[in-house]
Amino acid sequence: MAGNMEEDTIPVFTSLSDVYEEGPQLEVAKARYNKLKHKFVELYGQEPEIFARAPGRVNLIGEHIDYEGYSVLPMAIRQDTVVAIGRSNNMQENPPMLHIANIDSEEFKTCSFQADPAQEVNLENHVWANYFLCGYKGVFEYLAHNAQDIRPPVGLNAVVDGTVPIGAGLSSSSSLVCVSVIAICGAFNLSFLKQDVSEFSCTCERHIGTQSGGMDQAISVMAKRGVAKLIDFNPIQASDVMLPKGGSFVIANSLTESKKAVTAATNYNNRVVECRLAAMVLAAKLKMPLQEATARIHTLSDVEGLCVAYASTRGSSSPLVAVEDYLHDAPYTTEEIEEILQENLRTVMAKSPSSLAVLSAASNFKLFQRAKHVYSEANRVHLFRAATQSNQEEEEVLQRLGKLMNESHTSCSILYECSCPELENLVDICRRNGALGARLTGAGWGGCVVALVKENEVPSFITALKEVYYYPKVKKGSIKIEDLDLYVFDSKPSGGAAILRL
Ligand code: NG1
Ligand code: MG
Repeated sequence: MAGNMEEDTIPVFTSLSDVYEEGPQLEVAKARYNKLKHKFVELYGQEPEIFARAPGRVNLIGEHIDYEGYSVLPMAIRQDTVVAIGRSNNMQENPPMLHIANIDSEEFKTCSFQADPAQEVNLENHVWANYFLCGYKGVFEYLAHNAQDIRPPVGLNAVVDGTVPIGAGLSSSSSLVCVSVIAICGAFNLSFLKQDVSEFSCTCERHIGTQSGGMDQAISVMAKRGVAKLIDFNPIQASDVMLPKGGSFVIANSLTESKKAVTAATNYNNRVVECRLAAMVLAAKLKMPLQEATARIHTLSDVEGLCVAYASTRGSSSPLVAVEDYLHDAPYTTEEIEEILQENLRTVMAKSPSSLAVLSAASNFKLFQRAKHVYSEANRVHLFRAATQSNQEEEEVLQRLGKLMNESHTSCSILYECSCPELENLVDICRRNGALGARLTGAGWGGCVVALVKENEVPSFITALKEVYYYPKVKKGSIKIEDLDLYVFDSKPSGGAAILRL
């Protein structure tokens, strides 16, 4: 990694033009930040000390593998979450409080919490500002980990404005967690490395109850304008990926919201647990002592070493071979897995309440399918990266990328079962209207698709999508025609999170 400290810490800018492109985008940003400032003064009777912003992202390939330890390939989008923040000068307020307001105060009511990082996030009553609280806890957990603290507790006032579509697989949640972390750091004059912020923003978002992987926080913090990023984990690292100029990524919202925080036990966390079960069963089959398998194997990437050893008998070190050899197609029951591992699953997962919730909600587990998805998707990420680096004709590279995206979607849909009818329909429409490839992006079960389209065909492609997918909904009255550009748009890689002292 480049060891340039300046580049490695969260940047502090003094002008909006350092972040937003000159032209209409910059004008919109000026109006937006002004509005935030006015709202802040109106609510709190003081001016914000600083602003912070963190972008959403679109994942180009590598779905549901970050939490298994495998590299992913996202890019940041221009839509972001902005926070105006200041330490409270209201000395009367006792105990000190965190007040979190939103520009859209109808949809997102102001929330107040005590300025106490030890408080639990109340999962029973899920409020939007819980993501801010996650960030707040994260900063203090990181400080405590480094034997620092901020005493006495200080109240904070904040106003939030987000343009990342909610529940759309574009990571509105992580952009809110990351921007909260960075705003709080800015308000307390703390300067942290991007890598550390990526790491602890991921850990602290887990207070929401999802066992999230780290891709979203890493790209939001480490993104660079003009390039996508290959993100590696353990430790988190991001390297530039130059995309072919002749292609563009179009994002289209299926308009079904994926409520990940609410459906975790049957969707997202369920898959995390299924992967862990698959990894432990594979480890057992590959002759790892059972106690070691249940204690030490957490992800499918933990099993790779064993697969390499197995290669001597099988001629291939690909974990996909081990999956084919050792896991069966039919879903596993709890009893069968316990029989293989010689251990009660609730004991194995005893330390993780969200995993226990999964065990209570499910009675069988598709280990073969989930493992096959993860290992094959991890390969596709590397093939995608390699294609962007090859010296083939651009046309061929684009075809190759599109094909890999299509394969990724099929795997998500059939093996990982994280699609839904609306996403299937939209992917199909994209392909029929000239996309080189199209796939669901983000966690799935709703949200957006991303399509690779030839640059010069983008306008006609977007027009076609509007006609086929969106106008019928306008006619039915379920969406408004003036909102269509929020639902379908093309996207260039944007820059990462920053503090703004304006
Ligand atoms: P979404 O639901 O799109 O924000 C989630 C996870 C990622 C990753 C993807 C699937 C969080 C914060 N993000 O993204 O880490 O696992 O799903 O690839 O949980
Ligand atoms: Mg999210």
